[in-house]
Amino acid sequence: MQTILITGAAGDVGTRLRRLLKGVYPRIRISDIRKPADLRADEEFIAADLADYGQVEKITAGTEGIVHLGGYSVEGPWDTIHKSNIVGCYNLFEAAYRTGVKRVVFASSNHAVGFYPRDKKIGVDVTVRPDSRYGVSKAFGEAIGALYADKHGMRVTCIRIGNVNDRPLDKRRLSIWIKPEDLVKLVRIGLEHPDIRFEVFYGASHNEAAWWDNSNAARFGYRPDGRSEEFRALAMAEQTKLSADAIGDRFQGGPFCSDEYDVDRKI
Ligand code: 15L
Repeated sequence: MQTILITGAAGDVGTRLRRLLKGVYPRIRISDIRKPADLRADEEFIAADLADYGQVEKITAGTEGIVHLGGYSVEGPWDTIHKSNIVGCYNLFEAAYRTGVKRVVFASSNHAVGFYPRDKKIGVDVTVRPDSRYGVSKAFGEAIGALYADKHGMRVTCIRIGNVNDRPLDKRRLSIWIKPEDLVKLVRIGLEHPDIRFEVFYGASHNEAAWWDNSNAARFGYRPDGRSEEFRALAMAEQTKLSADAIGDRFQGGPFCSDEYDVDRKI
């Protein structure tokens, strides 16, 4: 990999990855709809709106691998999710294909499977159970990634990211936390491992309270070193500041599940 593109480079995860990938690949092009506040002189930045196909081709052209973080990263109105994450994700894969990009690492999310209960351990082969329009858009991204892999031979890795942070923020995050350096390991497997065709990994560190079987990532050599248990006391102290959430506390997606939840409504 000589030249890679990182979309969504101005966001929190993008900012961390830019820092951690510096020097790993000879050329890193970064893109976002807005210029990152901390843009460095040695970084090649091209602004692009993912919803505009022409702009997307300009950022993918001349790159060999893409880390696609761009889009709307939480629940939002349909119009926003549709433009940023559905149209935007389609444009990204189509432009990557047309401009000859070999590999895409897609930032999927735990919210593609957020409606699995916390007492069920799931692997990467389960049916998607999105907990939000945002989660649906991530399931769409995984599906379109599979299409470009199977039909066009693109090498695609979807990482169902839990929560990227310096430490797990609360009880739920003890199960889904990923240390930024561990995310870099998964991204590098996606960009470099010779056997990648189409793969789904969970973006999680070594978490004793995990709800996910991440043996597929282990098969590709993933060895996380983040351990959420080391932060249990802190996370549980933070948890006491949150109000109880009868629905959110039952499901893996937490508040994304209870938001707008009205299964018992009278029609
Ligand atoms: C995500 O997918 C979001 O992008 C992030 O902001 C967090 O909400 C995370 O999930 C989470 O589930 O904690």
